[in-house]
Amino acid sequence: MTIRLGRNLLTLTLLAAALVVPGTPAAAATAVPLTGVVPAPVSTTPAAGVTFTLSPTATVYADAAATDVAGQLAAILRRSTGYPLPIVLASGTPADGIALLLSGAPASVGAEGYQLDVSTSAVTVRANQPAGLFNGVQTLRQVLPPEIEAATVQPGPWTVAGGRIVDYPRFAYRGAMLDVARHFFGVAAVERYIDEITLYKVNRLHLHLSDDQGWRLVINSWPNLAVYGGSTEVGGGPGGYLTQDDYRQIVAYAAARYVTIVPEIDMPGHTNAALASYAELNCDGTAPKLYTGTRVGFSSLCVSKEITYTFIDQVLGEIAALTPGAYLHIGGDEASSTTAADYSTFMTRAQQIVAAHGKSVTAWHDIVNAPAQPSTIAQYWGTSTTNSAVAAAAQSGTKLVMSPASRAYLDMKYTRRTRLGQTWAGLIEVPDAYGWDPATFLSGVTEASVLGVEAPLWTETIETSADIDYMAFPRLPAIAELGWSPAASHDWTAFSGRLGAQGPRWRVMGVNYYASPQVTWQ
Ligand code: NGO
Repeated sequence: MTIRLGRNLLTLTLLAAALVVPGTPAAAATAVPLTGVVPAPVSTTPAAGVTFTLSPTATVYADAAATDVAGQLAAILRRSTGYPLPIVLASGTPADGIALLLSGAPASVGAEGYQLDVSTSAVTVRANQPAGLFNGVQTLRQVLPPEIEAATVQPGPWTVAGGRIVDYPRFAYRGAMLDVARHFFGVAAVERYIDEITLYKVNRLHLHLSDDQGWRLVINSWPNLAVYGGSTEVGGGPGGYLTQDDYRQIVAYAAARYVTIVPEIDMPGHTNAALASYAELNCDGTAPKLYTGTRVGFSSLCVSKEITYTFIDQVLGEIAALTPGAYLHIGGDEASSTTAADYSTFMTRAQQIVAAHGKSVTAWHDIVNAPAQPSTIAQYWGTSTTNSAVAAAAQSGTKLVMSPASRAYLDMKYTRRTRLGQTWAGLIEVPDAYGWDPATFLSGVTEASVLGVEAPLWTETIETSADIDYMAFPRLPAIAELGWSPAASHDWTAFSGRLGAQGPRWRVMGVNYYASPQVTWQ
């Protein structure tokens, strides 16, 4: 039995389809093999000779709890196909069209996995949770022709190769980080990045919201932080900041795509913008000037002053109230102008403050030099495969997110000739970004201690969304595959073939990627 959604929704749908402006005709779309997906699925079983073709009168069937995901899929498909693709509530397995169902998926795919079945007559995505359907939809986009991503109507045909994919993630934490402090990026740029990372099933976006060069989120109890501390950036540009409504909008946009925002306020170092905004936060009571250079390690909150803890309590309290995710990131890196004893004192209190606001702590791995609370996650950003302090912390129960700078830092140059980026952690070509295992990278650390991976993008040299794209693509999909795909599927030759097939998609979408000569691009 099927139930039509309200007449208004259907009318709107048809209207939207009628308004689509035909673009320049592209070459006829071609069938894509089911085996080309990034990140590699757990299992793919092609059905020889079976092809599904989306018809102009097709319906998108969805369980009641899946209509949001169905709406997202239909919005993408309507733009490029020009088909109305009405969304219809379905309570059973439909015989035609596309169906997103919260029943019939194997229990083994968990909360984020899915099963995709493609027959001659229907495409069916089944999952246990809407997040799994969302991930299944990302796979479906990749097995449709690249022109499906176009913003204007294309000729098709809209074919999908037959078969079955059963898929679920290796790691729970699959992250990207965007530094909006060194150069400011606003709501539109952050939402664009969320759209890009979710194509590859990334489920965490860590926002680096404060640093020496800028404070990027309004804190009502300390208003100068954003207004003054956010008024510049690296190189002396105008900077900027997110209002709390902007931040709420980003959180909601991310949540609708099953991405959790992890907000970071870096402390006690990397705090010049805060120290410049409020003289009383400085041990000597004098506010330093705003800073627009790229040195690190020179600033510190005043560990001995009680106002420091009032400050972080109020800042983290406001952010905790705005953030549904369980974790607040408190930085803790490169506190080179704080003594070791002060660092321990400060990080101990900061962790207690986060806990008092009902959240858990994430911090850069430097936090293993202070007593870490049992729930604290340490984010490894070293370049070495040995770090005895981190290994010891892991052995006593600290969980790790792996972001080794020599592999996962998207701000490192690809080659000496890369216009953007830095080199302090080395050059990172695509095989370097792909060629490691998060579970075995650090000696003395086992898979049980590793929650997953994160690809940080620091923005000292990054100023536009085109710059973000260029550094993230294709390395972000490489890190995303390390986070999602089974270790046994790890193979550079196979990966580079699948990655090369993403090129036409990025061209259609306007993603400014680095066409690495190490990859054979289609
Ligand atoms: C380091 C430093 C950041 C820089 C980044 C540049 C960490 C955790 N602290 O990573 O302040 O922006 O390198 O690559």
